[in-house]
Formats: sequence, C-alpha cells, structure tokens
Amino acid sequence: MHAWTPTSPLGPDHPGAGLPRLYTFRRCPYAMRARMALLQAGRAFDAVEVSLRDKPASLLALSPKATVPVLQLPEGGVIEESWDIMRWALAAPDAQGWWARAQSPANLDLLRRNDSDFKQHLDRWKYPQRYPDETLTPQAHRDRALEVLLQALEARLRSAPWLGGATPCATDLAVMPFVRQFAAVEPAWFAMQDLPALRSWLNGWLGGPLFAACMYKLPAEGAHRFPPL
Ligand SMILES: N[C@@H](CCC(=O)N[C@@H](CS)C(=O)NCC(=O)O)C(=O)O
Repeated sequence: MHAWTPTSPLGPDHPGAGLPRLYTFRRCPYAMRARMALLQAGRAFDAVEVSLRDKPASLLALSPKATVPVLQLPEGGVIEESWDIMRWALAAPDAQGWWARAQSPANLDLLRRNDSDFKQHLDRWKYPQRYPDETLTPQAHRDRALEVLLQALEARLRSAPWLGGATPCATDLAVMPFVRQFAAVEPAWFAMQDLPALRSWLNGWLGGPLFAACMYKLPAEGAHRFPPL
C-alpha cells in the first residue's frame, strides 16, 4: 500500500473564499480520476453528486454536453473533460511531478489507449445488452481489452511500481478506475490471468487512502465540501 499525503490538508483555496465546484458521479471512472487528482493536489472543492437520469439544471446550464465530471471555477471558467480537470489540479504547481511524469510519450499513449479502444472493449464486455448489433462476443471484447491495454500495463508495472516510475503520476490515477471496472466484471477470470504486477498495482490503489477518500459518499442533494473536513 502506498502512502498518500495531501500537499496541504486544506489545499491552496481557503475555505469560504468560493471553492471550485465539481459535478460528479460516484461510480463514474472519469469522475473518479478527477476526484483523485483534486485530492492528491490538496485542492479544496465542493462536490455535487449528479443523477445521470435526472441531471440538475445548473449542470446543463454550465455544460450542455452534460457529461460528468465538470468543474466550475469560482473565477468563472468551466472545465468539461476529466483529463483537463486533472491538469488544472496537478499541473501548477507540480512540486512532486505528478503531471510532468504523465507527459512522456509512453504514458500519453497508455492514456489514449485507455480512453479509446480499451474503454470500447470494456463497455462491450461489461454491458453487452447495450450493443444488440455487436458481432463480436463479450469474451472476444474481453480478450481484445487485454491486447490493447492490459498487457502493456503489465509490462510497464513489472519494470517499475507505478506508471510514474518510482512514484505515481497522473497516468496511474487516470487509468486505475477503468482497470478496476474491468477487473470487477469477472474477478475469478481476472485473478487467473498472467497479470501479477497489474493486480498488485490495482490492489495497492484500492486499499489506499486516496481511493478511500475519493469514494466518500456524498449526500444526494446539494453541494458539499469533499471530503468533509
Ligand atoms: N470524455 C469525458 C467522458 C465523461 C463521461 O462519459 N462520463 C459519463 C459517466 S461515466 C457520462 O457523464 N455520461 C453521460 C450520461 O450518462 O448521460 C471525460 O473525460 O470527462
């Protein structure tokens, strides 16, 4: 298990000054990566748990595309993509290099694979009922997911404990929630694959304090300090 200590317990934004507001959904992997980046950077923020079936008017007004996560900045900006929220949280200052280490060509390639092919295969394995015209079987998508991302992750994690090397980086945070989802579809199958370094990396994150804080359960209504002090 790795140690997580926020850069500052209260973060650079002092409470009461008008905090950034994150529209989030607890189980969304894109929202998880944004929450972890904000927490890791020690940013203070308020969060609103969104029902995807009944999105709040305030979210629709800010972001007509209405995916989560969305970050509303107190000075007036709106950030509508999870990777951009991670950049906002981590890139400056980047004293521990969490953002810089994610900018290597190899790590940007892992992110691209995760967000494109791997995500498509994951969805077609996890939710086959959503793709009635699909020609490949769910198991074929599961196997392609191994080829497009998981084997590359395994190779990287055999040579260093994190995608950031000796310490984690934004790529670890960005990819982990999707690997978690994949592993949970058929845990017995996942446990039997030749992916020991990936399983150990995943279990380290799942058992660690950053992920626990990120999964704090918000009240259904309103904006709340995240996690509560
Ligand atoms: N590219 C976006 C994708 C975000 C996304 O697709 N989020 C899903 C939830 S996991 C969503 O909001 N879907 C819209 C809906 O279900 O109505 C990002 O990185 O933030």
